[in-house]
Amino acid sequence: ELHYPERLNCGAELLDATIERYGADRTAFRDGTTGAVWTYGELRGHVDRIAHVLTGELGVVPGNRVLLRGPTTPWLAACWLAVMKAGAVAVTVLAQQRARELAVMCEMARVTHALCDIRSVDDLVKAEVPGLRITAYGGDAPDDLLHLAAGRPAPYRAVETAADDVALIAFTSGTTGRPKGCMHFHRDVLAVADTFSARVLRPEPDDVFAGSPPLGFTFGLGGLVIFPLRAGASALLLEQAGPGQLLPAIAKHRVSVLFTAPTAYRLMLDDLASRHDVSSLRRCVSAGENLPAATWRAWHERTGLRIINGIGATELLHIFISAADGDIRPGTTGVPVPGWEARVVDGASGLPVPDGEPGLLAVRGPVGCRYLADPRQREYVRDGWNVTGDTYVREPDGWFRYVARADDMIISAGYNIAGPEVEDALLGHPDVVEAAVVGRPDELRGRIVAAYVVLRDGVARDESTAAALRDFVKTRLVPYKTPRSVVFLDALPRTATGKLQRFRLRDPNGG
Ligand code: 3SK
Repeated sequence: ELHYPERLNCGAELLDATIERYGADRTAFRDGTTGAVWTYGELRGHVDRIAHVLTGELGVVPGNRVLLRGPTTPWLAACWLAVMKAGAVAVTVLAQQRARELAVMCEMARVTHALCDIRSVDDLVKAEVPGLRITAYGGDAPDDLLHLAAGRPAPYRAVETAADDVALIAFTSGTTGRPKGCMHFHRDVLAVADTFSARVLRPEPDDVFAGSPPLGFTFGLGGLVIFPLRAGASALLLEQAGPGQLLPAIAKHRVSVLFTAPTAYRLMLDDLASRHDVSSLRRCVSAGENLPAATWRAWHERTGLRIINGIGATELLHIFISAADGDIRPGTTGVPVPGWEARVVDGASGLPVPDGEPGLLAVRGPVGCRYLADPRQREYVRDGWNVTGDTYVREPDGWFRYVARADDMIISAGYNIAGPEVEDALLGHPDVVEAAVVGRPDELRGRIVAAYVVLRDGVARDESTAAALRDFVKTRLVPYKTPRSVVFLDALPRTATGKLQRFRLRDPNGG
């Protein structure tokens, strides 16, 4: 059980309390682009000065919603912490989101202020949000946030927010394209650090965190800001964090805790062959999508490292089911993170289904889904359980195995086929880099199993490769699961947070 005091400010906890515990001289952030290194003391200086500007010149009062936008840099992290300490509400968005999407999110979240990297400001200006006060950082203008901040005194005394005051509004990227704002409290921010991070990752102050998810995605905010700061550790922040940048960064900065998505692990396998030193890694976390067993095995074979597969959700802030590294079973997600409960329920009745049978995953724990004025709240939270929209099986020994997103089940000629199972089989083939399997409408069978595949460079995209892949799947799965159609693509359609958009493959004309 987690107990937090009634008055709690997560910014003060992550910064001031951590400094009290571990001292101000340890490294907090490294900027992978500029090479800048900030100690905790320096970070607090920047955060406190920005908080002074927020509540001074910019007139922010507790509860105001402040949009944060920019590439992953220590300055973006400092702005987030300043918003927390000022008792305002951070509205985190992705650097890739464009004017129209930003306008919708600003309206939904009633954003009054924005702190924006100068390089990302154009789209925000174009969004023409009525009354929005945009302050850029990282430029030369006299009213640049960092110039204003340089003239302010530190320290700043954090606002004494209630543990249940909203700290963060995070938008789901929406694999179907409709954003939902999820509200999270100050205590939620600490709860994800005190459950998944503290109990599964068990970080040490000497750990160096790094990864690919941006700070506008709660996977990244947790893994690159909240978890390292809660533990007195450091984070390497990379503006470009594709597989090609991650591997050299791991070697150069001796990264020990890595956060990224299944596809990146898969793509890094290729690059590893050119011998990057990954010996500093001790924890590899994969989330954002289910981790195929084939990827887990290949990474383990190549590096000796056992990837921690987790399922998380923006609605619940971070990861709630995973396995701890001593006991990981490839092909399963794991068990509820300590502090969380999970069960598998029938979609219609909401009642638990027997072990071994598929149903909808329902979880509850220290963080709950609170959509911002959205009727879908009623579908997501049923009887106090958060129903995530994933189809899972609970094995008799209590382990949870992912089957598919509820709408990724393919019913073909009366058979139920889980797209991800076929994807996993395809990914076992050495020529396959990425695979997505969906049900395509078919007069005879209702749906047919259709595979979309990204091949390794140099492999012929022809019928003989398609036939070889079909034969390969047949050796691994019951024949009715074999894709009837195999289409080769340069890349799979993904959201800005990297989630596969299967709906765009199911209906190529629809999006
Ligand atoms: O959306 C997800 O998949 C996710 C995974 C891990 C942590 C946080 C999130 C939102």
